[in-house]
Amino acid sequence: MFRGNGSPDKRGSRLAALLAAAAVLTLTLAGCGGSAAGGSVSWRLAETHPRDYPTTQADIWFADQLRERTNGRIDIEVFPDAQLGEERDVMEQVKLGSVEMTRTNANLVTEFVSSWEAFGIPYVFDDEQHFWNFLNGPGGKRKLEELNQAGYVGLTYYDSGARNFYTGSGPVEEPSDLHGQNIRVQPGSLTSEMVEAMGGSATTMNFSEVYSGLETGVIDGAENNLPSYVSTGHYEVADDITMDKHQRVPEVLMVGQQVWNQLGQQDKELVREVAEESTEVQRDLWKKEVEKARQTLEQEGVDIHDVDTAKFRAAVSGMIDKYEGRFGDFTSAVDEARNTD
Ligand code: GTR
Repeated sequence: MFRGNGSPDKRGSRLAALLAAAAVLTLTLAGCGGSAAGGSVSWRLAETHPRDYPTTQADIWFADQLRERTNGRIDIEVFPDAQLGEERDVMEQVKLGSVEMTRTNANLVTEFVSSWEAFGIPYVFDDEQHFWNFLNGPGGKRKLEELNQAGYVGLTYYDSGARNFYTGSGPVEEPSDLHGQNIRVQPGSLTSEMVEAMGGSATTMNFSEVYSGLETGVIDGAENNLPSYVSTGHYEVADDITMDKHQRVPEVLMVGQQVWNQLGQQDKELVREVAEESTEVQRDLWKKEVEKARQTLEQEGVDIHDVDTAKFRAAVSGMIDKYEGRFGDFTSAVDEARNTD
């Protein structure tokens, strides 16, 4: 029997087998990271907070829903506890496409999209209602679109309440109490300028380093919302918190643009829709977590100082005017959101 390179028939079937193998390979590659329209998607979502924190719970809800609604075709794995890196570094990776998604705080975005500094303007939102009117309205939508300039696609916002100062060396009842205090601020934000305008000094530090910074006295205080103050255990080493509510900075769920562009149109719509639904889940969890955090702090004997915020606002009025002028479109949208119900 002839055993050379095979008969023309055999060569034909080998060619068919090779083509089939190539097709399988293409589909498999598409599954690693992005997808052709309707192909499988396997993404990682980086989250700083622990598993039981409201943002992480909402990330997980989002991922579970997508998995369920696509029979596992869209498979997003959530990595809590900054397992994929510090928030700022993750932003870099999402831009490059080496991590597909993240939930980050708007203050961390400023380094990549400078117009996002606007979210850090102190006292720019009057209260929770005003904040959500803005985020759900045209102003909030425009901010998400601005992320495209830097290689991101913004999907939705999550609540992060109001940020407040906390210290370990006596309470801050008014801005002058910040004199001589070294306060940790998030990388890249307007917060350092705010702290300095109030009379303190500011040190930029990654979130995960704050506990030891407070414990060792490298910093005297920091600032955050109540759930973060509790989940990080910072109250153990800085047990006075001042409810000055200087900023309301949203959390944002985002995808790298290169990865996003590999999704088919229907998948893009589905991912957006589920992300928007996850906001409702997160807001609900958030409200409960704020209550729970207050109770924990009261039980632990932490002093919660409900202060007159007007004094804090007055100390940064120059800064507010400067940035409201610089970000005029943002400011007009914020004003409009004040007048909608
Ligand atoms: C939290 C926010 C985190 C992180 C942190 C910080 O409120 O949810 O993503 O930005 O603040 O202060 O670094």
